[in-house]
Amino acid sequence: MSAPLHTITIIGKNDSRRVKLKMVELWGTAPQSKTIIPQRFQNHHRVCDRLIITFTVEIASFYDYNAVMKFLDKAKIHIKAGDGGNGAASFRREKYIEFGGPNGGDGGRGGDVVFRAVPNVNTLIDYRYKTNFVAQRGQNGMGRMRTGFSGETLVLPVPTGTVILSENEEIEYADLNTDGMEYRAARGGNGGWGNLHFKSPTNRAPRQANDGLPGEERTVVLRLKLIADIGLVGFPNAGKSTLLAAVTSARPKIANYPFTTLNPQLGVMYAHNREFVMVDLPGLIAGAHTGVGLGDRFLGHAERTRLILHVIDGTEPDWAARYSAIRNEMDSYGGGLLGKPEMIVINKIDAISDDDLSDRMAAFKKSFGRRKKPEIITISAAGRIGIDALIGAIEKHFTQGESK
Ligand SMILES: Nc1nc2c(ncn2[C@@H]2O[C@H](COP(=O)(O)OP(=O)(O)OP(=O)(O)O)[C@@H](O)[C@H]2O)c(=O)[nH]1
Ligand SMILES: [Mg+2]
Repeated sequence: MSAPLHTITIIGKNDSRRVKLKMVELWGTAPQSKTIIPQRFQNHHRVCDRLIITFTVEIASFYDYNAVMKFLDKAKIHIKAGDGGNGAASFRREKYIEFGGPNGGDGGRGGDVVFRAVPNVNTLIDYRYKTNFVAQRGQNGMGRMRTGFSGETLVLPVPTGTVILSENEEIEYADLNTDGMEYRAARGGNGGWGNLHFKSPTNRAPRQANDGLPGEERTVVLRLKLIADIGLVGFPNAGKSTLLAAVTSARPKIANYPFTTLNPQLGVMYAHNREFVMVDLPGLIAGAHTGVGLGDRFLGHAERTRLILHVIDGTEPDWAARYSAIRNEMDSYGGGLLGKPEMIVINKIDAISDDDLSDRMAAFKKSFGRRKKPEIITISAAGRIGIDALIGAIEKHFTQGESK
């Protein structure tokens, strides 16, 4: 695949920093500067005294960066709760009433910022373009003892499964893993006291009133970890998407080249009235944890699964090497992935001879030595061989696990 070209229009000076900023605006992030090659500055013209420059930017990699970014599973945003309204300093003024006394009301509380988990959304795309959120300010207090209105709570919807982290991603504030769950991420400031509050026997006409307190402010990172029961991992082209299509009604893109799947794909598998959500993850290759291929950024979506299906292309001669290469990547990623229950699925058995199958299987089993072997199931996802047995084994795995 040749590197995709993107045309970017910027207004103003011609320099690569601007190209980068524009990319951040368009895609939420910019690839490393090496990969941006502002090709010759194509044309420019003036509109209302502004110089409009069009660049063609080559994203020097083999996948379509834009397509990858359409599914957004991480966003950094800045939130600010509303400030409290100021207290009022005012005095009762009426005909025939002298020295009416203080009557300034308190300011209203500022609005909070709350994240709420909502179903039926599986990307954080809404937070790509808008990254700054401010809740309403409390109203100022008023004369005649009127308190200001409180600011409205700002509710930010996020997909169920979103984790809210500190800016450096080291502290986990909340894990919104069930529909409707909420997390109050910033509290509105209290309203200031009006001068009515400061009345005392020694000071019967206070002119003092407090300002409202500022609302809390912070930068948070939102990270989506899809919630699925079963995760499909393996090399590109192993047939993960074909398997997803064989056992669920999902229709992922299937093709005979690596990195066909650019984003996690979800499907629902039925087994005797039970439902299992399955997630097909983009393929991994050796070195994925260093960013090779699509990298391991999607492995986070396997963290919450309860069973990993490790799909191996049976037409490859050395299954053990393939298996351990992927296991190494899972190990480097961490997140408890290696400790998860797992099943090995040898795919494409329609394309190998029986002799090869048994030889390779024997060698593969031997490679485990004395270590406990996970269950190994042979299938042909495209030829629909062994699919029922696989579904049966998955169901058994879950029912056994639950009855223990
Ligand atoms: N012969 C045979 N070919 C298969 C089988 N399953 C998948 N394929 C072929 O293998 C190729 C890759 O299949 P995909 O399902 O796209 O593979 P994938 O693991 O999702 O690959 P990535 O999305 O790139 O990670 C396609 O050409 C499929 O038709 C099978 O059981 N037998
Ligand atoms: Mg795929």
